[in-house]
Amino acid sequence: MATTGMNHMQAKLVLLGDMGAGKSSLVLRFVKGQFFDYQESTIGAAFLTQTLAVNETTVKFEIWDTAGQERYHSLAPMYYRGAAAAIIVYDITNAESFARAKKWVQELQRQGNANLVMALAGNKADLAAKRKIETQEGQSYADENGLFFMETSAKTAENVNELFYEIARKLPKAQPAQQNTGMVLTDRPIETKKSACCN
Ligand SMILES: Nc1nc2c(ncn2[C@@H]2O[C@H](COP(=O)(O)OP(=O)(O)OP(=O)(O)O)[C@@H](O)[C@H]2O)c(=O)[nH]1
Ligand SMILES: [Mg+2]
Repeated sequence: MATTGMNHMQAKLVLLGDMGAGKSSLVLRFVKGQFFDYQESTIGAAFLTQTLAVNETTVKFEIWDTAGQERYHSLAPMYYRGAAAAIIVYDITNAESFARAKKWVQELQRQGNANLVMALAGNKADLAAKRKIETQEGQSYADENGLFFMETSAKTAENVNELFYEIARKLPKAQPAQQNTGMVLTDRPIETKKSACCN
């Protein structure tokens, strides 16, 4: 593949949703290709990065995986502030988690930026036998609120890469990463201290 004309961008992405919905599991599947049946509940938040190539652009996702436990709710603005994208996750077998997802959407609509790319993920799609929220219910809510919607499974990997690729495709094109030339540029003139020594 030719590297000429390749653009690089970075995008802060935040995951929000009820505890146990599968936020960490989705991130772990996407970043490391792993899944754990006994994934530990997140404390505070976790930070991971992953880079995707979409057409002529590489997108480096800077991912904040937040803790769903209610006692961490007040920390959330630190993580969604300045975010380019948000994934709101619920568990299709848990109606309460769907209600919680709607609350997050409302909070982001009130406080988030207007250009935020928002995705709704109905996770644990592999547990269809225990399903409480029909696909159409998630899809309709997403359509009404201008989010895009996918049912995912961190366990089987269904739609996990697709979710992040779709976000990458939807990001506005005007967020070039800072070119890292290895040079440090400064506004200040280089100090030319006259040394008293050595003449
Ligand atoms: N069957 C199934 N289980 C899943 C899936 N995703 C996550 N789990 C399980 O659900 C439990 C909770 O997953 P986590 O990824 O820790 O959920 P979380 O949203 O990060 O939870 P908090 O960190 O507490 O907010 C774990 O036992 C996972 O193994 C999935 O797609 N299918
Ligand atoms: Mg977690």
